[in-house]
Amino acid sequence: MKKRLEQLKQDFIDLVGKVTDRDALEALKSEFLGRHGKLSAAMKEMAGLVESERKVIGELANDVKKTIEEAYGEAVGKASKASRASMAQSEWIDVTQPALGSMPRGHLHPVTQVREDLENLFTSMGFAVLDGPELESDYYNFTALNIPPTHPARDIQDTFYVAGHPGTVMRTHTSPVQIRGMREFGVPLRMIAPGRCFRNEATDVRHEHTFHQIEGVVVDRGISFAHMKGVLEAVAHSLYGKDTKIRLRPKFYPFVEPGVNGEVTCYLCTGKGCRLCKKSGWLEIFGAGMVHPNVLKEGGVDPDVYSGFAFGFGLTRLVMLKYGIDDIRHLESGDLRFLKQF
Ligand code: FA5
Repeated sequence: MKKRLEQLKQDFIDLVGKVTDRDALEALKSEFLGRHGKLSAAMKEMAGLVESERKVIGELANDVKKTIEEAYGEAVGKASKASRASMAQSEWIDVTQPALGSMPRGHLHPVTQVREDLENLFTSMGFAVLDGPELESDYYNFTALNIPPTHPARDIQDTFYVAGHPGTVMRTHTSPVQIRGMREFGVPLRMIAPGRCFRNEATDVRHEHTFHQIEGVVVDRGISFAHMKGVLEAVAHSLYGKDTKIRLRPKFYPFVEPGVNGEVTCYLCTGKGCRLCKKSGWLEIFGAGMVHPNVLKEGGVDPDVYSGFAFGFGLTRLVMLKYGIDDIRHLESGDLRFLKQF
């Protein structure tokens, strides 16, 4: 019996050294230690032994079992390591490999391209680029901009009010960032704020419910209308060339005084009149004016000491003019046939 058990142990050790596959190892283990395995079969014969022999053989059987389990554990460890090494050989990837030629490469949206060009221009003139929330308070969007709750100017911008959140709107313009900028950074201040705006429009070729503006504000001692004109001329030249002229005509905006409607000479016909400018020779591209004293006060700035100007470009409009896009609705459509052209 003793010999038989020793032989069993030796047989397992001999066999386990030849097997490298996990499943085969598992099968070998159960052939020796399973319920109907070789060790079990040997143990059944213990019943016929006398008490003293049974004790010795029992201890030996436990020792055989332990040795087999240890040898099995070791073999499994070796097999896993080998299989990981072979996986690393056969399944490695080169993370530095460039994408395959067939992968289409995207590009920036035309609005983003023009926005980045303007950001570069303004930062070169010392402007900071600020951001503001698209979900805005009624206070920042209107009241702080000299448009109190009952003011008829609120009707000009058809507003999305947010259900269940009184006093919260989808911002109708980027002008709220004027106040946020003044409050956060104080004066002197030179900032722009590009971003999305939302209006409850009956959409058509020139009006979208979602569009982009670029706001600009300069506040310091002694800032005049002439400074404003100089900056806006620089922007017009950068957009449409050095020969472009600007024309400022009075327009009411509650947050500026005086306020102007800004036009540039049509770059297509250089002011002679064409289809693009509707024969007028001028293209309307921004609103602007001297910051109203009430707005300065809301921004925490003393209007007796400081003055400033502000402007708001319809960025989406600039993009349409630049690329000759005849329907604004293409820009937010997500239609790749359209977007791939830029
Ligand atoms: C404003 O929004 C003012 N906040 C601009 C401003 C800023 C004036 C600072 C003075 C000082 P207005 O509503 O005119 O103004 O909009 C400015 C530009 O945004 C328009 O000229 C137009 O180009 C663009 N815009 C307005 N509504 C839409 C719309 N629904 N779809 C596309 N573009 C629009």
